[in-house]
Amino acid sequence: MADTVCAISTAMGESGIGIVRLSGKDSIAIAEKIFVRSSDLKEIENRKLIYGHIMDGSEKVDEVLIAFMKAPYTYTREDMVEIYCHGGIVPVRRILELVLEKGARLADRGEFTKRAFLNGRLDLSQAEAVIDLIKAKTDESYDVSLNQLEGNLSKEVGNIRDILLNMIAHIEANIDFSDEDIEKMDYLEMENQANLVKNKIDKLLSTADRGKVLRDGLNTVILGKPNVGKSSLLNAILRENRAIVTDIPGTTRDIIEEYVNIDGIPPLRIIDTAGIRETENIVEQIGVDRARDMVNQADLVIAIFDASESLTDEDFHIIEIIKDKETIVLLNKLDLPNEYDKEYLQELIPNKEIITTSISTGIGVDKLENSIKEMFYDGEINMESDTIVTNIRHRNQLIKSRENIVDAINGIKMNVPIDCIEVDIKSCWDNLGEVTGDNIGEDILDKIFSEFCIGK
Ligand SMILES: Nc1nc2c(ncn2[C@@H]2O[C@H](COP(=O)(O)OP(=O)(O)OP(=O)(O)O)[C@@H](O)[C@H]2O)c(=O)[nH]1
Ligand SMILES: [Mg+2]
Repeated sequence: MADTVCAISTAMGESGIGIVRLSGKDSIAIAEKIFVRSSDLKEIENRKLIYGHIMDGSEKVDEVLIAFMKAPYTYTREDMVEIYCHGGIVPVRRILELVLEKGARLADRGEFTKRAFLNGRLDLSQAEAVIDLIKAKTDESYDVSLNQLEGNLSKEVGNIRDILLNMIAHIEANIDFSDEDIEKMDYLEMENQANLVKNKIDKLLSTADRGKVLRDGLNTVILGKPNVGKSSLLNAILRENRAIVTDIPGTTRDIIEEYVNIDGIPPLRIIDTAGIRETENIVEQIGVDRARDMVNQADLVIAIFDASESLTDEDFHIIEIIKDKETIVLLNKLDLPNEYDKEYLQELIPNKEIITTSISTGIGVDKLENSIKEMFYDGEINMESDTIVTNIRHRNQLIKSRENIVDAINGIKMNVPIDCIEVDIKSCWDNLGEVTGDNIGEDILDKIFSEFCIGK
């Protein structure tokens, strides 16, 4: 990498310290131009914190600690410098401006980690784990990212690729000595190996749905006609008064989104919506339309019905919307005199779980939380030992490689010429390789690293 990049690596705002970071062959030279140490020592001590001042000519800019880190034992495998200055927007910005003036270039998003990848310190799935670590919203999603950063997914994918490579080597040998008998023997063995690969890919893929939930949270939408208690439920789950609750139907006009952790399970991304009803009010109508859109993208819908009023057209409309969605149904306001009961509602929606609640008095919310836990986390994820696929890109590569190996298995069964089978096996090997970043295109790399924050 020819140029030297720099960035502010800490979050902007008031804080105890801020860190400006440099990476590249001129990092140390650039930093030396603006740093004056307090002691008389002249030579640079590698990986030690040195006390001194950042100077703009003869003017003191800040009192800092600085660390010079020489390649290759650094995050990027290049020469790096970290300047620990006072937090706050002004000091970090002034130091950054100085560093830029002395010849560094502002780093792109994720460029430090990209360099770490390009210099071979991390493979791509590990680099992606760094983004996930930073963005993790619960201990569990953090643990899974850490597991991936340590290379467990890479190892698993590497194992599968080794089997494929072995198969390819065998086939190459066979093409040179094509004796019928040898080939038949090999077809059987080949089929076993291909099945082994398929099973391993399936095992990884089976973790992907839950992995996505771990990473992004479980998309949960609260749905119901106006005034049934949707916002009350959001507040009850959050245990704070986040949404406005009134007895006026149509209180919530737009969607409200929050993250919440229930007992340390992966985050619920919970969305309170405008009540579903036909309305003349254009603002409210947009809110209702958005609610319908949110349902389409939801992993889970919580549909609320009001037991104290008879069912309306809106309720039947909601029953229609949730028909094919993963849904937990709440029958609310049980503290009031009931118009109908759970049995009646259950007949209308025979295959959905119904929980009776009185949200405003706090009854039934714990049952809902337990039900969510059971639904999605019934002990199937073992965080410590299992490699979990959390990333959509990895999942897509696994799906592609699964198709390749299935094609190969079918080919083997039909005794198609071995070089045709080899093509599928090679594609499988290539597609898996993209998980860890072998032969990956520059455009995909740019897209991945653009998800990072500046300075990482
Ligand atoms: N009696 C009784 N009242 C409730 C219950 N749950 C909610 N409410 C009341 O119902 C009214 C409406 O509650 P909200 O939570 O604002 O209802 P919403 O579904 O968000 O309403 P919109 O935003 O207008 O669609 C409020 O006055 C709540 O206090 C309950 O279990 N029992
Ligand atoms: Mg509301």
